[in-house]
Amino acid sequence: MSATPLQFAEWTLAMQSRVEYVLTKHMPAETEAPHTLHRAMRYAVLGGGKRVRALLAYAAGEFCGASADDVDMPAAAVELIHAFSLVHDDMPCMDDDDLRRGKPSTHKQFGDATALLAGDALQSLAFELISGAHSATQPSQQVSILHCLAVATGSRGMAGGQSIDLESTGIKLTQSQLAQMHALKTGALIQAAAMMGAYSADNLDSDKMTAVDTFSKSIGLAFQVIDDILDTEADTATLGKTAGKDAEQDKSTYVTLLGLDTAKTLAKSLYKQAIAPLEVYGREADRLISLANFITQRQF
Ligand code: GRG
Repeated sequence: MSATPLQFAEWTLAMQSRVEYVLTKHMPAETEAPHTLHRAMRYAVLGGGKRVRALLAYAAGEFCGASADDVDMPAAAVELIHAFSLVHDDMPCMDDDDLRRGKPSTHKQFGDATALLAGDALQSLAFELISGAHSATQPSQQVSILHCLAVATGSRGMAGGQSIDLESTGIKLTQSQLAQMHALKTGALIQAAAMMGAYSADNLDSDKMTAVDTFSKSIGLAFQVIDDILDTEADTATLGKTAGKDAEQDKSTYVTLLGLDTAKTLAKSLYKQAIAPLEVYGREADRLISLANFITQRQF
């Protein structure tokens, strides 16, 4: 169990390598036809990203009693969905960004049509991995995991949040409207990542499940508040994506709404809200709490 920052750093590196290995192994090879599509899919997914959603799945799984083997497919699947959303988000018809994870966005590298298809195929692959022969969990757990990921990805989750975001450009949202939009656009997938980890455990304890649910809701929102702060404070080289994009596109953010200092205070209070239901579990919850720290103190 994680206790010191060094142990957490080691665990983080181990889990990031682990999910990278699972993704590398289970994604179609570039040598498999259609070559361009498979190259674009691998380009969008491999060798980049903090893998926060996979880390949440592994940490929540461990907290609830699942092994890392049990969580491998859900962890890989949530990263595939996340990568798919980034591919589509970067396209000219959405946020229109040329840079992602420090390299040209997928549509800049492969063209719009291939990027669109790569995103679609990554989404399908996520569900294929969870429901396929390599899944380590029982069919009833797989159904819970599939349902959780499907809802978080669709119009009642990420796609819905993105739609609200598109409609809100140039409009000043209230704090509660902003929170509602981000709960869907960013929060739903972060929450699903943690819940899929929980559902990977046999005989899931319902109090632990509730604790993970409450934790992940608050940490999902905290993630977005920090994202808004970094968009203002960090530079493009550090972020690996274009900084200052929100202001350029006249978007409501926590920084434009509250100012930098209040946005930082809000992130701290969401962190406290997130870890509150875990504190009763003592050392058992160390990893999730360290991860909440990692998310709220990240620099990119
Ligand atoms: C059609 C279902 C469907 C989805 C497409 C484009 C879109 C709809 C949704 C966009 C969702 C989106 C891109 C939200 C932003 C989330 C966010 C803050 C991304 C950055 O996440 P990090 O920092 O990135 O975890 P890394 O690169 O570290 O993985």
